[in-house]
Amino acid sequence: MSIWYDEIHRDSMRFGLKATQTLHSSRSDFQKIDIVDTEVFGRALLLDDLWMLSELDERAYHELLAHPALTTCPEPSRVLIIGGGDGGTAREVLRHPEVDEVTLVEIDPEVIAACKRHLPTLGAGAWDDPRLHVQCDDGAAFLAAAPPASYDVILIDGSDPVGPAAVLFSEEFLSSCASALSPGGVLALQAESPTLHRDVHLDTIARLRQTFEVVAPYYGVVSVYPGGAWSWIYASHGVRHDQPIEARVARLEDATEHYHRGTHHAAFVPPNHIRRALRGA
Ligand code: SPD
Repeated sequence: MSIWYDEIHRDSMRFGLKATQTLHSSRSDFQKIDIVDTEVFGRALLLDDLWMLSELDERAYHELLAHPALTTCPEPSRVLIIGGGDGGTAREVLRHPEVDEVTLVEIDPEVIAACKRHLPTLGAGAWDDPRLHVQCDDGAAFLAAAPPASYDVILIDGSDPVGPAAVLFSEEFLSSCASALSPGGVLALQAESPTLHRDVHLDTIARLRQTFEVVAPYYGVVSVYPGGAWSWIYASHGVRHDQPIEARVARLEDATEHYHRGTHHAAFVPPNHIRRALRGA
C-alpha cells in the first residue's frame, strides 16, 4: 500500500511524495523521524514532516554546502559540522585530503542510527574514516563553549528554522560561529529557499554581515525541498568565495555529481530581487 508524505507550509501549500514503503518511523527526544522509499526520489528522510534529503538529489545539497568552503579555505585542517546526522556532509568533507579532523555535532543520536541503517550511501565510508569524530550534543551549546579560532571550516547542516534547528539562525549562534572560526577560516550554512523563505534568507545574510567581512549567498536546486530553489551562505573573516584553489576543484571534479569549476562561480550569482534587497540592506 502506498502512503503520501506531505510537507505542509503556512497551511496553504503541500509538497508531497508517494512512498512505497515506510522503513523507519519514530519520535525521538527531539523530533519525529521518518525514512521512506519513494517512487521518484528514491529513499528519503523527513524530520518533523519536513523533507531533509532524498537519494535523488542529496548530492546537489551536500556538495554545495561543503565544497565552496573547502576549495577556498587556505588550510582546511579542522572542520566542524553542526547537524548533518545523516552523514552526507561528512562524506563530502572527507573527500579533501587537506582535512585532518572532522567533528560532527548532531543533537539527535536516533537520526544517526536510523540513517546509518536505512541510508547507508549517505555517510558511505565517512563513518569509518578515522578523521571523523561524532559527538551527540546541542550544536549551539557546543559552539558557545568552543575556544576562539578553533576551526578552519564550520558547516551548518541543520533543519529548517523551526524546532531544534531554530537556534541555528539566531544572532547569538552566528556570532559563536564567528568567534570559533580561525582568521583564515570559512563558515557555510544552509539558508533556506530564496523564494518561499525569503525573509529568513535575507535576515540571515544581514545577521552575518554584522560579524563577518565576507558574506556571499549562493544558490542551487534541490528538488525535494519546497519550490526547488535553495540557498546557502558563505561567510569568512577575509577569505574570498570567488577564488577557489584550482587544483582542489580539479581533483574533485571526477567524484562530484554537481560541483565543478563552473557551478562554483555560477552558484554565487543571486537572482535580481535578492541583489536589489541586498543593495538596500
Ligand atoms: N528544508 C530542508 C532543509 C534541510 C537542510 N538540511 C538537510 C540535512 C541534510 N544533510
